[in-house]
Amino acid sequence: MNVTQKLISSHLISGSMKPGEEIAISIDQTLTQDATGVMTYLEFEALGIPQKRARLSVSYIDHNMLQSGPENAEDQRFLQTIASKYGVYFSRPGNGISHQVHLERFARPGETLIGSDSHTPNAGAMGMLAIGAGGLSVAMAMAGKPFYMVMPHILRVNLNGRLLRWVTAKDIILEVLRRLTVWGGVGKILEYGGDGIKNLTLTERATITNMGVESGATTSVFPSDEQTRAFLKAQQRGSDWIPLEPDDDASYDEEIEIRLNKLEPLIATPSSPDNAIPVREVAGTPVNQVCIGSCVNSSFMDIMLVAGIFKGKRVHPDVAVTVSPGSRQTLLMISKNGALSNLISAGVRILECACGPCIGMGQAPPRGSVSLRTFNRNFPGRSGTPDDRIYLCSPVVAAVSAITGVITEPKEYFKRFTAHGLRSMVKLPQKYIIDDSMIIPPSKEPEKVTVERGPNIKPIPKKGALEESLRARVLLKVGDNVTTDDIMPAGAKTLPLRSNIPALSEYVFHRVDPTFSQRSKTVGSYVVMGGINYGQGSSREHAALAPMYLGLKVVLAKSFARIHRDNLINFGILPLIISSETYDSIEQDDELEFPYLAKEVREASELTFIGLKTGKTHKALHNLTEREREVILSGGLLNYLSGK
Ligand code: MIC
Ligand code: SF4
Repeated sequence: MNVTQKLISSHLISGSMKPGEEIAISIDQTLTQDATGVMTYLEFEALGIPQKRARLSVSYIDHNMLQSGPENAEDQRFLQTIASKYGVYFSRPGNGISHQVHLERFARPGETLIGSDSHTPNAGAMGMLAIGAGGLSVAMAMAGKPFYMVMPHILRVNLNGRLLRWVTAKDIILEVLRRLTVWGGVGKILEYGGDGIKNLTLTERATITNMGVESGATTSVFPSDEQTRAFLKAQQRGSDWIPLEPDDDASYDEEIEIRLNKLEPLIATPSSPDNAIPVREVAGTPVNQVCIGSCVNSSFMDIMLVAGIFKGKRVHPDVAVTVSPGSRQTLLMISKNGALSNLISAGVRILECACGPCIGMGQAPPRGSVSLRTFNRNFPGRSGTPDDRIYLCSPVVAAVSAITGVITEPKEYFKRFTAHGLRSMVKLPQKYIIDDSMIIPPSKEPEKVTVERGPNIKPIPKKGALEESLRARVLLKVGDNVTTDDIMPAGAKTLPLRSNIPALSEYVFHRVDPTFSQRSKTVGSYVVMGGINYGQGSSREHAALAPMYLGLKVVLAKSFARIHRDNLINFGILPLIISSETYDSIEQDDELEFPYLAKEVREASELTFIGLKTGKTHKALHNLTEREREVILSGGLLNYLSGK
């Protein structure tokens, strides 16, 4: 078996490991973050279970860190008290980004993890099966229920050879994305191997598994080996280590190879993470802003690399530079070893250990300017600036460009200035500073804990059972690769409303069509039509819940992103697959009729609907498993469970 098969088979509850078949796996660990967490814990509460049943559950605060009104602080109080009551560890604001802290303190080889954040596969670096999911799926896993998924294809990515000095793990994942595109990983798990992996440290591997999400992959996984052991030992968790390698005769559904010594620094141009090209092709472009951090590139190694490059230098006067360390552990380490003072002396703005600019919580760049970021997503408008021009690159490219003021190829830079050995410039510690005082264990007397709920927390809206027949308007027709940032924008204005769906729903599709929410109120039931990879990006179930609250019944698309499709089903919205011809023949504002909606979901795999303007009959596929059909017919997972 390969590593993925070993992880799945040791957790398999039902189904068989044949690609395309639905399987259920048991879950050892769960994580949530605050922007998806409030809904997740409300959903968990609705399941009526006295304590969490997963082996370990952790609630992080890292997204919603700006308090421009009382909402965020009140939501955080809710999250802290409900964690204490139900047996969940609580990582306080300031302790760091969920994925980075989880890797440092909790991830364990051989285990499974479900997180209510799409970048949960960050922990795949640890030799664990770590999957992002909607909050309701995470609530179920906390309750000890299995996680359902279609058995993915396993794509082995062979990394052979050694990286050149100025090339980093970020360039490896940008190369993977260049080849796979933002939908080439859908239905797949990327398993890394080859002789090049032994030289990649654990956090470099996490950069790769983290951003593998951008290919649409279910997750990515590395074996657990000496690098894993060394990291765990330095985190004083040596006893959590187990070896986990593929068998010699392991087979894979597909294989690709990347020759590491042939790689050069890459950069993803606006506005998609798969737009990766060599840095040299855009070298010389003036830069206004450089943001270093986010869960993909904020480890101790990343920040030390950057601090080394800034040592004795100044940021360019035309560039605003921010650094957000991924965890308090990293911040403590760099404050003790002096690296922090290199950054401060260079003129870098130090932000707190949180998602920050990555989710539009501050640092929206000026219109028409170029912002260079070490992040994983540059979806249009995500930074908070309309028509933004965000480029994604490695911390090395970001740091040298911050100094020169233009996009800079590191090879050229290091020729002109110093000739540091880059990766070898960073000495990884034998022992990280361990201080878990910002991780609060759950109460030993849960019955005495009162959950504190602010007035911003509104009940979760519910849908009725699936209609026998439906008449609905195509309220919006969009193209390929529509993201959940398009459907339900995040950022400083909307994140405080994540626990208040009626208020949040005012912003559905706001960047695509500011009249959307208003128009939805005039039609009752509506349909949205999309192209390929509809709903790529985040795990936010709000991108299903809020449109559902406004009357969304069906999404017609050429294909769906995995997590968003699951979220639609969890909230009773029917995801239907249409052909390109059908897509082309239906326009926005057309009225559609589904005469046998529930009957066809119950009994068939094809659905019939009629375009009332043309009188034409169309067909769509639903691809629902037996369990998913039941959920849709009940009007969503919560209804389905309460009816059982
Ligand atoms: C993101 O990177 O898009 C987020 C914000 O972390 C989301 C979660 C959310 O919307 O709260 C994700 O990746 O799932
Ligand atoms: Fe936070 Fe950005 Fe990572 Fe999402 S991608 S978890 S917003 S740092």
